[in-house]
Amino acid sequence: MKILVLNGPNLNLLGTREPGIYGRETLAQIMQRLTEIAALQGMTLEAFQSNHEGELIDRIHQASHDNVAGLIFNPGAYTHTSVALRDAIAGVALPTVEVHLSNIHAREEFRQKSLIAPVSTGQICGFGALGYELALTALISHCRKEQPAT
Ligand code: CA2
Repeated sequence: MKILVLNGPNLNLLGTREPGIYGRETLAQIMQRLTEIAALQGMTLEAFQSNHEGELIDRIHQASHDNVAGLIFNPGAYTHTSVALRDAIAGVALPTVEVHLSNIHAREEFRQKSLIAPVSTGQICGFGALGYELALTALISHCRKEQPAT
């Protein structure tokens, strides 16, 4: 089974600034560890980061033709603004776990609303980089339950 991890705008800056909110690890380090954990579970993991809404939408569409079992998605600031990303997630109907490093519900009011949450399987936020690992565990469990018995 293949899992796609999508990261949105500015997450390429992880580990360079704002360590108090977003931690000290780079995105590459987090994705490397996640790839290793996925491999131990017999899963293939692909990671894609973009600062461009349209590129994220294209990657979501592509996932539905690529035999991807599910998505882990940190849409960054697009979480709070992007009807287009919400429509893309709803359109492909793949199990999706929304992840945020910070607890968006405890931050500024404009971050407390997620347009992605209603079309996601679930949301994990506030646990820093560990959130991606929690999301992976949750998504694998969800996908295995969904697979028809052979
Ligand atoms: O908590 C999260 O994961 C967020 O998705 C991160 C976004 C923010 O807009 C969301 O409200 C919550 C911001 C990512 C920016 O990451 C940076 C990392 C280092 C330095 C500057 C920005």
